[in-house]
Amino acid sequence: MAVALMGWFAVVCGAVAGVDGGLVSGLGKSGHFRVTAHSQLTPIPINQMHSWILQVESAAGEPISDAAIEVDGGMPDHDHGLPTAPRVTKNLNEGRYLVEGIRFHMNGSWEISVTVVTAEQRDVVVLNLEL
Ligand SMILES: [Cu+2]
Repeated sequence: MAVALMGWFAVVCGAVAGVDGGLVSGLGKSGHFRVTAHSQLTPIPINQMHSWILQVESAAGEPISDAAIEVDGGMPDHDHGLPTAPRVTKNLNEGRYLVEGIRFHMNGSWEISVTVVTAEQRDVVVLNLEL
């Protein structure tokens, strides 16, 4: 497992140099930050715990490495939240953050909101995910 995770890091780290599609990407409501999510597992399985790497950039594309990040979400159509409480467990530098504890328990339309706070700015990026 540890070896597999390390391998995934290596792939993602190589892939995110420059603009990369990732799983899903979005610009914050205030226009300050862009977040691109990369999933450890693709396609995303139902009911399986896994990790994401969030790549956080300024609107101009500069990596944001000193942010506090909170992840929340749910299914607006079903009026419920996430079945778990994912959190950032590691700052991987160069604007990349490891989020552990993500699990989706059903297919459908999910919304993941990523709150990005730096010393100067705060923004909420909503990522829409169809599973
Ligand atoms: Cu639901």
